[in-house]
Amino acid sequence: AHLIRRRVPVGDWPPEWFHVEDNIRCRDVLLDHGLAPGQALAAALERGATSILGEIERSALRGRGGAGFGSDIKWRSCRDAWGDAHYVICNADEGEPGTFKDRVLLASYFDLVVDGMCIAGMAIGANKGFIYLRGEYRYLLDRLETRLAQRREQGLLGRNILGRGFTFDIEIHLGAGAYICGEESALIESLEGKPGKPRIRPPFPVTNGYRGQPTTVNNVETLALAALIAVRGGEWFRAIGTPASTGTKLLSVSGDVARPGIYEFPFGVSVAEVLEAAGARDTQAVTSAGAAGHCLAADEFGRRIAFEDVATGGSIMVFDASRDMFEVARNFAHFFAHESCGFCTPCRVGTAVNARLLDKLAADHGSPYDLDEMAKMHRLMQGASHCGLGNTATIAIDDMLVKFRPAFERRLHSPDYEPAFDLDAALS
Ligand code: L3W
Ligand code: SF4
Repeated sequence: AHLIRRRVPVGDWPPEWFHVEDNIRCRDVLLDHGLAPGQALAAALERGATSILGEIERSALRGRGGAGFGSDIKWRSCRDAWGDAHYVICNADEGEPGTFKDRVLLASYFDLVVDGMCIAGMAIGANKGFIYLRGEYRYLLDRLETRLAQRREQGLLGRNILGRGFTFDIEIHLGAGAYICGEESALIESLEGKPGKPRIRPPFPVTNGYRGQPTTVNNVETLALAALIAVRGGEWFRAIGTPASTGTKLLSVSGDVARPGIYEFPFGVSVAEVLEAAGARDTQAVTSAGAAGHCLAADEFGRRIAFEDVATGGSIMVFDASRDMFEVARNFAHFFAHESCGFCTPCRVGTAVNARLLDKLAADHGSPYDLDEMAKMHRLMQGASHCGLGNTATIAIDDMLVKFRPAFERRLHSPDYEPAFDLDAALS
């Protein structure tokens, strides 16, 4: 009942750039913030670095990329780490299938994101920031560069910002279309001019990031929210959402809904409320974090979007009863087989095996053994993969195998198959 459904002004950006603007729905927290460019930065400079870190801590802001790590811990660890220079990286490599909220923030709310980067720089003691922009968002590059240049002229970026003696500048680095470069350590490798292969963590970027120096990597939305917190304070933010997941979350809602688009909800909203707002009908499944998170069946739609329940980076894909969940799983498996960086064997081989098993089932050559193999592969990859891609690549597929079993069993060639051993007993 508390949802406000209305359009958000798109500013002076050419409307032909956007496919979703007409469908933006929101509450008036982030998407309707009403701040002038630089206003949040000015408020932060007024407060000072220590006070800003205090407000971020009070807000209990958690990272919006999916993992939900505490922003105050990240910023404080980075500030306290020894280094020749500190860096801020805005992770704009928005590659999760079904995610397009950061694109809208960059296109229509760019000043808030830049303010957030400058504020992060001030808080951790950095003078340099990078925006790692998804390769597919190249069409935004000129506009973003132009805006950064304007901000330098306006005293909102570069040397002696707003005459307060603080220097911070931003460089935009364009990715080349690899999903793995959204993983922060692969992103840093790519930024350094190397192939995007994830590093071993720890050490985390807060101590050993860009060029081995202390670096904070934050999602676009996290930085925009930090800017709002600098103006309105941590208590204001903390009053929204749930105690463990404060504030609002931008959701990219796509698939079988009447009104796809970007929605801003307070954390704690139920999946059913999101579906209702987007005009979903006859929904059989929702993937909660793009291809890399859990797949919920209809009896779970009462669950809440929050780190303590359904954690999400914001990608909500909706599948109605007409969809074949076997084909959805096959599509996801091919996506991960394509995007695995190939560095470690469990993921390189596991993603390929999964895709081939599903192809085999699709070609009517499958057996129950193949379904067992996929379940086994899920457990193996979750435990043995080197980075988050391999750890999460089979979560949705495994959920579909369990929750939409008939869609897979329909494809079985040898339904009489009996497994040779009890996998659960063998693994326990
Ligand atoms: C200092 C420690 N920092 C952890 C930091 C770490 C990172 C953050 C989260 O992302 C998510 C997954 C999917 N000292 C620290 C520390 N950190 N311990 O906290 O770290 P972590 O390892 O929990 O997660 P992660 O591997 O960085 C995994 C999501 O990413 N994902 C896809 C996301 C796609 C998008 C998009 O398209 N925009 O975000 C795929 O796996 O949800 O939860 O900064 O350094 N002791
Ligand atoms: Fe590369 Fe996959 Fe291993 Fe990550 S888990 S390092 S993406 S092969």
